[in-house]
Amino acid sequence: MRGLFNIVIFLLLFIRSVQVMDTDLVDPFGCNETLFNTSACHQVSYDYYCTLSRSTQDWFRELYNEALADGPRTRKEIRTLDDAERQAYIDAVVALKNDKSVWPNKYDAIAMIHTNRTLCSAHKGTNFLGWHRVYLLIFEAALRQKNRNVTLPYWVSVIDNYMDNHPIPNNSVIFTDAFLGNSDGIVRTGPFKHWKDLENCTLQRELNSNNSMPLISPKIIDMIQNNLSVHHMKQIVYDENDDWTTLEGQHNHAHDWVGGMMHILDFAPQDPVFVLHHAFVDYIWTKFIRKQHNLNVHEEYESVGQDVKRHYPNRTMDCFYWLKNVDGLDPKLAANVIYEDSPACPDCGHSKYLKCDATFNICIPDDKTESAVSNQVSWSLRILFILFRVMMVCFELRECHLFCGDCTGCRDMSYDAI
Ligand SMILES: [Cu+2]
Repeated sequence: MRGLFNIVIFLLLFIRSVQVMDTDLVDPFGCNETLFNTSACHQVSYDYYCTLSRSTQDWFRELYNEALADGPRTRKEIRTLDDAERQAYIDAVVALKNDKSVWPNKYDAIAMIHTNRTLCSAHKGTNFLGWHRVYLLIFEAALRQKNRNVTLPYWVSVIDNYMDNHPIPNNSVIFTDAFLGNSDGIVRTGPFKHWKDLENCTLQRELNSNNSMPLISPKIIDMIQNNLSVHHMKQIVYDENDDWTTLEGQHNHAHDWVGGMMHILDFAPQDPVFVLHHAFVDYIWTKFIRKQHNLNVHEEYESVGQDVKRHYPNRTMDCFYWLKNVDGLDPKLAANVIYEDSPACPDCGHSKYLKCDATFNICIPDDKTESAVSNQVSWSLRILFILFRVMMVCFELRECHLFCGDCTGCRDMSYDAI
């Protein structure tokens, strides 16, 4: 039986070494991106800004006009799409990356909107929601040029809070090959593997690397959607004293939780999870607007922000030269976008990746180790943890000699020591 114990230790060490290699964040292909430091926002010009050429901005305008002229389309939680719908969406995203008819390619051209000084006016203030709504409309219109049946899904990251995070942290099915690929280091599996940006930076994630990042809070999202005293946009976009309670502050958590490129403003749209995350932010805002209507609250654009001049209603939206910040509130932007409600019990959107927890009446994502998605390392670890559990029971039964030959020192052996 000592042999069995040795085999377990060997397997554990082997898997641990594989994990260490896999989570290495060093980009073997090199990465020379220069990043804009948003703390310098107050030092740079307040003039209209966009890194992209006028012809690319004109293309954005065409996409925007197409989005507004487009018919009703339904955005659904990504785990409720059936396999064919999800694959069609993924294929359309990949097609944008491969389409070089716009420099450097259609995906990156749109991602590059969210870089440099544009970041100053798109965040930390009133313009945050409207500017990102325009971004999503443009992205979705480009997708629908690839496939008319595709709409932008959203990712309800709130429910990932309830996932069982053991034995491997963060087993969200979102980060499997069937969805967005792996979450630990360089993205080397799934449909976006080894994606690179213009500067040769490879797509990277570091999901909840130190296990301390909070994900979007269900409580705060519930407050934004349902608390009747929270009914002005300025209450949910920016609060220099308490960013925790704002939608923008909460949205930052999901960026940090995914980590890697999502964690850095200039890089974030390089990860396809960016648009899924922002579609969820837009979904929450849509719910908030519905609450305002029910309360007969007429929203006036009121500038708040860290760098408030950039959030003035009549300032031109960076990269969207045909729009003013105030236009982000125009109901016509959302007129034909229908959000299917986020998955709820008992059927959880009929998703095979979600299950209803009857005790809390909430849909919980399947741990990917329990889903049909193949993941050899996860399966190996499951088997090892089952072995550990058997060992634990045996120790408790004082049967440790089964594993270590004799009982000397068995009592002192803890999982930490192993
Ligand atoms: Cu942003």
